[in-house]
Amino acid sequence: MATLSGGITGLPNAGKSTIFNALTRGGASVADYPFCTVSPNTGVAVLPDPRLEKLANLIKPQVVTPATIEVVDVAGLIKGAHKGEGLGNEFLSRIRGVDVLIHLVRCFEGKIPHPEGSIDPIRDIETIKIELFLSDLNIIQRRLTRLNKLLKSPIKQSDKTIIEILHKVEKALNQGVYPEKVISSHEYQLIKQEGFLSLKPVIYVANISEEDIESPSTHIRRLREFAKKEGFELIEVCAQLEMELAEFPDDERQSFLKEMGIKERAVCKLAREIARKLNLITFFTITGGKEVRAWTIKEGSLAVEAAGKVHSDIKKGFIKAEVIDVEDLLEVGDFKKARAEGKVKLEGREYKVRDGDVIHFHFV
Ligand SMILES: Nc1nc2c(ncn2[C@@H]2O[C@H](COP(=O)(O)OP(=O)(O)OP(=O)(O)O)[C@@H](O)[C@H]2O)c(=O)[nH]1
Ligand SMILES: [Mg+2]
Repeated sequence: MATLSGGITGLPNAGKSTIFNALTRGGASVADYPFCTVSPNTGVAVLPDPRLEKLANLIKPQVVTPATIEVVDVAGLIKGAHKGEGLGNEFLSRIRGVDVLIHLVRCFEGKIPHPEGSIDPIRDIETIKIELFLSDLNIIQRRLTRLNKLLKSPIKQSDKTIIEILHKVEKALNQGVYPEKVISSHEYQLIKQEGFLSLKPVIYVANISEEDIESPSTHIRRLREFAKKEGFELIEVCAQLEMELAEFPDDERQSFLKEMGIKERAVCKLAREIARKLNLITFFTITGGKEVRAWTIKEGSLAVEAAGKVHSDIKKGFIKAEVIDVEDLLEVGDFKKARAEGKVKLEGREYKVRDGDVIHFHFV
C-alpha cells in the first residue's frame, strides 16, 4: 500500500518550509531568499487525536504512539513554472506525486521578499492555480495528439470516452474552472491515473502574522470573503509562531497556549484536515500493557489490510479480529469486561474497518 501524502505548495517565501517544520519538527532549511528548498523534503506529522489520549489514560501503557501522515515540502512555484521557470517543471512533477495539495498563501507583511513585490493573497492563489492549470493543459494536449492519431485506425470505445472526457477537462481549464465541476465521479475514475494537478484535493492555508490572530488584516478579511465566495475552507496558521511552539517543551507550550487563549493549535487542525482530505480513518491497537497505538488507513479498508499495516506476519497469519469502538471501550473501562459484556465483536478478514475501532488481531 503506497503511503498517501500531502504536499505543501505555494509561491517562494510563503512560509512553506516553516509550516513544514512546524508540522514535522523536521530540519528543512528556512531562509528568506527564494528557492532555498531545492531537494524535496519529506517528513511525517503527528495526527493529534484526543481519543488516543483518553485510551492511554485508561490503559496507562509504557508507550503511546500516535498516527502520522506524510507531508512533503514541495518548494516554490512561480509564474511561468509550467514553461520551466524557476525549476518549474521539476516542482510540478513533484506535486504530481502527492495526493493532497496544501496550498499555502502568504498574508503576513514584513521585509521578507515577495516574488511579486507586494502582499496580495488572492492574486497569489490565482497565480498558482493558473500554473497548475497550464501544466495540465500541456499534458492534455500531448495526450490528445496521441489519441487523435488512433482515430485514423479503428478506435476502441474506451479511447473514445477518454478523448471526450479530456476535451471536457480541457475546456474547463481554458475557462479557469476546476474540472471536477464539469466531470462526473465515474469520469474522474477513468482519468484518475493521469494525475492532473487541477483535480487534486486542495487545502488552502493562509500564513498570517501573530498580530492577525487578534485583529485580522485587510488581506485576511478579503481572503476570507474570497474563500466563502469560491466555496473553500480556509485554515489560518501563523507559521512562524507554530514553528517556535514546536520547539517548546510540552508543558511550556501548554501554558503559552492557555495564556494566549488558544484552544487548539492551527497545525493540529491542519494535520487533521490533511488526513480527512486523504480519506484516512484511524484505528487503535493495544499491545498488552505495553503500547497503545493509533494507525491511519484508507477509508473502506478491510480488517486484513489493517492487520498488514500493523505487521506483515499478522496479515499473513490472520485468523480473526476482535473489534470494539473506542468510545464503548472507554465507557466500559476494560477490554476483558467489554468482551464479557458482549461489546467486543468478532470479525473476519473482510470486515470493513470503521473510524475509531480498537482492534485486537488474532493470528498464527
Ligand atoms: N513574519 C513572518 N515571517 C515568516 C512567517 N512564516 C515564514 N516567515 C519567514 O519567511 C521566510 C521564508 O520562509 P520559508 O518557510 O523558508 O519559505 P518557503 O515558502 O519555504 O520558501 P521557498 O522554499 O524559497 O519557496 C523565512 O525567513 C521565515 O522565517 C510568518 O508567519 N511571519
Ligand atoms: Mg522552502
